[in-house]
Amino acid sequence: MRTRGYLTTGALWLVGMAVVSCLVHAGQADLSANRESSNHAAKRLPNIVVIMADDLGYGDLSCYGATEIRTPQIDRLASGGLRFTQGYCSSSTCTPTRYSFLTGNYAFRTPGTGVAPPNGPAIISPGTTTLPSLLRQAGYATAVVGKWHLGLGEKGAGPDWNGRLSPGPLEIGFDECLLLPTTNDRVPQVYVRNHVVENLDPGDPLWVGDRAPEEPHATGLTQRETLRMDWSHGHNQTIHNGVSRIGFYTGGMAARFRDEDLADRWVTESIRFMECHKDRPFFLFFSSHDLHVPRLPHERFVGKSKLGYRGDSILQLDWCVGELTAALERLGLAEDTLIVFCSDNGPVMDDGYVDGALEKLGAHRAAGPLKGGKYSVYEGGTRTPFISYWPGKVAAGESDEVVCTIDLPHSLSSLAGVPLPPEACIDSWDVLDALLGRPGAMGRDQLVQQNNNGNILGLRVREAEHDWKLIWSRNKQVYNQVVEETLRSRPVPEFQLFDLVDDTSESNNLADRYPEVVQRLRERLDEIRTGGGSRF
Ligand code: NG6
Ligand code: CA
Repeated sequence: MRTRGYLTTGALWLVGMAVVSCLVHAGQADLSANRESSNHAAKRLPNIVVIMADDLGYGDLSCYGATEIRTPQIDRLASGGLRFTQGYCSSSTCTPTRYSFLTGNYAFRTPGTGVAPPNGPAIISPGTTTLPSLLRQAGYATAVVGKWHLGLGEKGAGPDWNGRLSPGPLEIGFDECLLLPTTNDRVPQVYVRNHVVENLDPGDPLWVGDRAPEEPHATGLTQRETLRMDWSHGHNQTIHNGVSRIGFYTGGMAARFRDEDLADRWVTESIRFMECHKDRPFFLFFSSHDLHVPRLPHERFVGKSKLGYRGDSILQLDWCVGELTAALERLGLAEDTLIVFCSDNGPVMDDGYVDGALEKLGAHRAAGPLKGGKYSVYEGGTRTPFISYWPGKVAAGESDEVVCTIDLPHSLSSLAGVPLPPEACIDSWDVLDALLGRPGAMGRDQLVQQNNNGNILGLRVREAEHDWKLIWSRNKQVYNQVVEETLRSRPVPEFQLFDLVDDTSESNNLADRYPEVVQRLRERLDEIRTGGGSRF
């Protein structure tokens, strides 16, 4: 898939860009230098790169059993690192997973952590202890590049698109950022660099709202015949780049990007950041958007998979991973860098656009053998590809220990030697030994999984003979029982119990057979929900 010619010229250009951009961002570099000079020991700490895929399912990669698509770059991480068979994100949608990944707290504890709207304010308050704030204490340079979707601006106000976008990532521990503010099916299609919209012309202000503006305004409803990718549900408001979105916006024309260029831009920016900080430890959160709708990969990937735009987007994600790892190798940093590859929720086929994902699926099973997908608390919603890779430090192999993205604040701060304040990251476990594949290392023996707003919870509990999973659906509904079908909600009993030891696909509800186990797990779940934290 990767063309070497492109890489060679691309790489040279990227090096040039890196030098220029380090100067451009000298302000940040100065700040970082202060911390660096006061913390020489930090130089021996490894770099950390977390690559979080968007909507990538357990079965979407060839290293996780996919036969209809090849993902050689991610496979290389899996074969040279540790491939987890029970690696999780904490929620089956993006915002709550990302909230938990950064704060180490279960999202269901905090109302307002569901999928964030275009004008949503910052969900994580300034001053909160987060993964990047902990790593900063150890002297790390920290950056997030890619999808944010955790809100920007003050509570009650939201983002000031034409002014200073604060609070945001820089107020919770990141030194720098280049962001897609929410998701690309939500307006606006602009980059946020640090505190401002990049390339915004003050003479053409950006307006974002949830109601159509007064003046005539083309939408996916009024101009449906002009769209180059039709919508199937929602997504019929402002049109940009021939695709209608969620929400309305006007202006900011010079700042708008093309969907097809996101991945390239983020790879370029990430390599610049790594190049600038190659002499000190850095933490990069590479937050991909590739598989999320609208699926519009760069033209060079279109038609390259058998699976339509969704498959082509997987190839683009694989390319991104290859570029980041190649850059680390070129900089001589491969052996000084821990890479964690994960996803923010399970897979979905039709997520609001007519892009052929379902029709072109063939034999591909995006959630592998698991039931459900995005929006679901069945395993397919939160169990995803999860790989740790650190040449010479993480022994190559496979692990069936349970680890979760919510554990990264505790585990990675443990790697960096920074103790957690007692009130911080209250659900984040230190599973560093499991992540590094140390002999005898244990992952979690319990984990809570949640849907978007936390009104459906799953509790996984590993015991000697059993691998219990209790699902509590307060509204007696679940989403997307079979990910290959069109998304819908189905009735279920309030409590379901499965034993994943011999029922990975959660097909045999044992709640009636083991009422005492249901009772015991309900009590455990209540304790976790109402207690002050669940970390070890
Ligand atoms: C839903 C959107 C879906 C996607 C999701 C968030 C509709 C009908 N559906 O509300 O397309 O944007 O939110 O996805 O609007 S996530 O991966 O960021 O959580
Ligand atoms: Ca997602």
